[in-house]
Amino acid sequence: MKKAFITGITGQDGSYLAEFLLDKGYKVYGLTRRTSTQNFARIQHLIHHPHLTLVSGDLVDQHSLTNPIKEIQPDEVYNLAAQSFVQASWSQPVLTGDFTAIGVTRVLEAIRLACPTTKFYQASSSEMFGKVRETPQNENTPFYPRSPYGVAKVYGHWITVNYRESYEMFAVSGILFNHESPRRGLEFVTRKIANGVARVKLGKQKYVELGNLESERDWGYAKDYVEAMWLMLQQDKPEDFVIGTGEAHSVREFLQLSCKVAGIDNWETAYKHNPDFDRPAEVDRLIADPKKAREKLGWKPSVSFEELVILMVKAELERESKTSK
Ligand code: NAP
Ligand code: G4F
Repeated sequence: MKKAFITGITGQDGSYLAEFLLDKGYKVYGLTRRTSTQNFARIQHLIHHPHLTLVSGDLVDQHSLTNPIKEIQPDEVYNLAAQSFVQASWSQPVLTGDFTAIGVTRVLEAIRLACPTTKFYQASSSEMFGKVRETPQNENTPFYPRSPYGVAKVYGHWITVNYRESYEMFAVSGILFNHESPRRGLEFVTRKIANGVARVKLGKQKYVELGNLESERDWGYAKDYVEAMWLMLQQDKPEDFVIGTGEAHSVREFLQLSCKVAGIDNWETAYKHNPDFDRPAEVDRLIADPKKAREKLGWKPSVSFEELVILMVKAELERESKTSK
């Protein structure tokens, strides 16, 4: 039975990856942080799975990474844990650097010292392209990050490449473009819009407050993206891959289509601009060139932009119609 160790298992991607690997017959170990109240909502349905074990630890605590990796001797380690919200990285830049950048080195050091044959996946991000140097972006596009989060992810990317080259470790970086789902955090724009328009439709709030509607993202469905992570670790050679749909849409389009799906005739009545959600430096347009992933991994997205909006808004209408507040 193969063993996988996932940091960030309580997050959107961690929960889908755990499901995916359990279905494949893996024994899954998930790193969780100690919190005063449990935040296992996304993995609640998996908690009693006989092949899932939760391990307490933190990306800022070296021993809590090295000890379980030494004991478990995992075949694969997926480092998904991070301070992942771009906006928060301006108010907490040092914490973001510690978790999202140096945290990667801590996981790599744990592997190097305790289980060097493990295959390692690093959750890199299209935010590293930031103020883009070329369009669309591929594995060779230079980075120009635009936030402390983006800068931290560039560090995480290069330290992964460096450990691969220095120690001949099987360490890969998946440069993933935005991927969403009903399990997305409420602070991210897609879930915020889907949830907001559902609440407007149900008369629970008047409008959704948003920042910049003009920025464009290459949005895909999170379930598709965790398969790409796994595929990268099944290759003979460790290589980095860009994962995205190859299509960009604006926040405005996401909002307009969400309103249509929710049955709101005039989208402008359901929205208000709030400058608090504008960013000090914006990433205007991201669009992936996923050719390498298609050719070498045989990976392609299964859910279109329209299907993603429909599934997210329907999930929120259902969720919100169950409560009165
Ligand atoms: P997410 O929902 O925000 O989940 C982040 C996870 O990291 C949570 O489980 C969180 O635990 C954990 N975590 C945060 N700080 C930690 C620490 N100090 N020690 C241990 N665990 C910690 O993020 P996601 O959307 O699933 O994304 C997964 C990864 O992919 C992240 O690294 C993100 O930066 C990257 N990424 C995401 C996207 C995307 O579009 N979703 C695109 C590219 C890259 P708690 O539950 O305890 O907070
Ligand atoms: O949904 P967002 O917060 O995602 P962002 O900044 O693109 O980052 C996400 O994707 C990255 C991959 O490229 C990941 F690495 C990262 O961890 C995260 O998952 O914002 C998307 C866009 C931005 O241009 C933002 O300015 O939406 C715009 N936006 C407009 N109004 C808003 C809002 N974003 C948020 N979160 N909230 C708003 O009210």
